[in-house]
Amino acid sequence: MNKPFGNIDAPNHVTGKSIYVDDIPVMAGIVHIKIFDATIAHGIIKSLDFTEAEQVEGIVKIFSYKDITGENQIGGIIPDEPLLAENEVHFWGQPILLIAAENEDAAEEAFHKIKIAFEPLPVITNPREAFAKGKLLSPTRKFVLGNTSEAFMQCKYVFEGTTESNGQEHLYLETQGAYAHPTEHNSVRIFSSTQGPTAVQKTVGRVLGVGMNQVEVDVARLGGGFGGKEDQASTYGAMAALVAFVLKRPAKCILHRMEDMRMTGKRNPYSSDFKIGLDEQYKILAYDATFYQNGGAAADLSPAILERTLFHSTNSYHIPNVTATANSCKTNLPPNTAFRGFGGPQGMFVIESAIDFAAKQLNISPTIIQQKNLLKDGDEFPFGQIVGECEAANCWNELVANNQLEKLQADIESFNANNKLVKKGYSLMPICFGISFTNTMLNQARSLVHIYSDGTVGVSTGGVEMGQGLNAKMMQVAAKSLGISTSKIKLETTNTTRVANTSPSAASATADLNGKAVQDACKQINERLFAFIKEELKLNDEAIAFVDDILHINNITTTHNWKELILKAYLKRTSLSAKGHYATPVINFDKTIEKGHPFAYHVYGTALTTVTVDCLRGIYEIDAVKVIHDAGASMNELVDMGQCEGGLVQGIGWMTMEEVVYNEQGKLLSNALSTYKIPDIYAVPKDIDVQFLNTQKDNLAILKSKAVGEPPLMYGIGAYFAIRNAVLAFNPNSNITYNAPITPEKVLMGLYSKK
Ligand code: MTE
Ligand code: LUZ
Ligand code: MOS
Repeated sequence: MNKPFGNIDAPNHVTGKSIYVDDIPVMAGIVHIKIFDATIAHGIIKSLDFTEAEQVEGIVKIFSYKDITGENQIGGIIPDEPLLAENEVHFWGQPILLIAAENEDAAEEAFHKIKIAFEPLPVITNPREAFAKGKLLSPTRKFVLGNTSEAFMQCKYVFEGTTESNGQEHLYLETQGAYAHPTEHNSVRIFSSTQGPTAVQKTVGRVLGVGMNQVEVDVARLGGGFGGKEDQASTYGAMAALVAFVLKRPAKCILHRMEDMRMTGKRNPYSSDFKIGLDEQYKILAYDATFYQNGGAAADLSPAILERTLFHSTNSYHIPNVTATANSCKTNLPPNTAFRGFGGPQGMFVIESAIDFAAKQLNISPTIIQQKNLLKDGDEFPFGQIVGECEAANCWNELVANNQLEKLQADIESFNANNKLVKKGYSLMPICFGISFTNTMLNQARSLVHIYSDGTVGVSTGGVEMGQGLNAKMMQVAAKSLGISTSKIKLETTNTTRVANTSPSAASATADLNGKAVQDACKQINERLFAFIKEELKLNDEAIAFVDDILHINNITTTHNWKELILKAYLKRTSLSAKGHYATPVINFDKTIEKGHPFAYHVYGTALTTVTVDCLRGIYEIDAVKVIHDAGASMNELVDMGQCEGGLVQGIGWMTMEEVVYNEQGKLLSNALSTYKIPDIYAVPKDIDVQFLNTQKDNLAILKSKAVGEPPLMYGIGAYFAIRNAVLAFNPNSNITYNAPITPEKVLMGLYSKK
């Protein structure tokens, strides 16, 4: 019946039929919004004159913060970010005015007629400098297990170092944007490209000064989010809604690619210190890490991202003594934000660097330290959760066995011995990623399931389809729960009037949370439907169920089918709709002691990356990435494979070629696709081989199919170390530091440097 299928939108995507915000047919009288933004990263607005600009033909109105009908505030976790700057600007690209025009040309012309003068203030772009000056976005956090200062004294080997990991531009294909129109009773409807429809709703309510019930947000799909639209889509939703609300006209705000790159925050760069201590057997006894997160000019999601850095600071390893300290530093960059992995990758890069550094000093392979310290059942994470159903060793061992690691090591050594100007390198990268929002409250979801009288089904959830295949999975869950074919099921848009108080589609938990809410709704409908059927067919204790649209009684097929019985149930006035709810059980976390059981479960995996470096030019190729990934009992292997491959390549991009560059004045230099390079078809590994570790263990994953959205990104960290190892094979005295991304430029410098 249900043939394997991947993303249900795929045929429409490739034939151009899928609708994104800018494709929605607009109402007559549409107003176009262009943002006038700061051309300085920090300063006082000395003067601002837009009278001439307002005279341009086609300009409807130019909005400043004074035109905001509610509160000029969009900060989600901490109220520290205005929608439109008032007297001071804190980052280059900060919105100051909204030009509302009949057409885009008029808006463009008016943009150039606005006169503004700034009094510059000191610009900070470096998180350590911000920390030294006491500029923090949120209080310092510290996770402690055991006692590191005592443990370091017991260590045979102790090593210290620093690392840097840079930001990452989300580069979703669909830029940020929203389309809003006024509705009756002083209300507004917004079509938004957001991962968080409720976040947009709440922000719009606040900015307009109206109740959430006056704000309807609708999301069909996103052309990618990757975390960049978890919080920051609210800005553009609020802008479109404000203009529509005040002018009583439909309004649209869609960012140009360069505006998007300039105005929006990115993955948080981190600067970190580590100290690692090992015993004679290379067991890690103690680990200290201090993280300086570059938060940008406002908190946005950075305090939550900071927390996840701590949760993943020991990656897939058991370390009995840990002190991990994290600071969210306020700088004059656009507020940095969620990006696939949400601080986890940044934390993992530091422990992997520490292990690599220790191995290099000890003149052994880092794989020895990695393997010896892998997590196992019963170990304690630094935040108190006890490891259970651990797959760390299973993934590692299967990968090593499948790929004959020892032979591969020998082959690489002999290749390097025989080639002077081309060197190969490899690395292993284990991962362990916690599934659940670290903020326990957010781990809830709802659904709304309608069965129409012809037997077709409409499913709404609070989850957003952003390319990750959520709708395919929701369709499968509903089909399985009801016992009908997927062809009877349609996934509706995500709409705040159908499903309220949604958590953002994030933390890789969307399918788990919303899928369980769909199961709950289907269960309620089944109860009523089966009661009706028993009465109708005069049954008593028989077990009844639908299988492939056919009614089964005591596991035996009947001549009754779904369509017929649904119509009969409706005619007998049975309710065929239900609202489902789910809240993850068990999880908890107490921030006052930084201990608890925050994650429903963990996802594990290991990647083996091999690379070849051209030692004349510094360029490199990723030869192969072999992965064993813990997908649980994957419910949709096509979708999950797509997530593994896409996440891996996105992680490789972050670690190797994607370089976000701001100058000292806080101006983004890598501001277009000509200066910011993401992996293209030529840069992806020549060979990607992902195998699922097939397990049927009982866990809180939907249908035991583990969350897959973010974890594979962290396999990409392996590429960094593989390339670095190839550089060291050419030049063992290289002074190459732990500073990602490892661009060809850095490789070239590393190849010809001296300690
Ligand atoms: N895959 C695609 N194609 N597009 C995206 O925007 N976002 C990633 C991941 N995979 C994303 C994606 C991120 S950051 C997250 S948190 C998850 O998908 C969110 O979806 P999930 O919770 O259903 O895994
Ligand atoms: N968003 C969030 C996330 O608010 N909390 C999280 O724990 C999280 N984790 C990953 C991605 N987004
Ligand atoms: Mo993903 S960073 O949780 O949107």
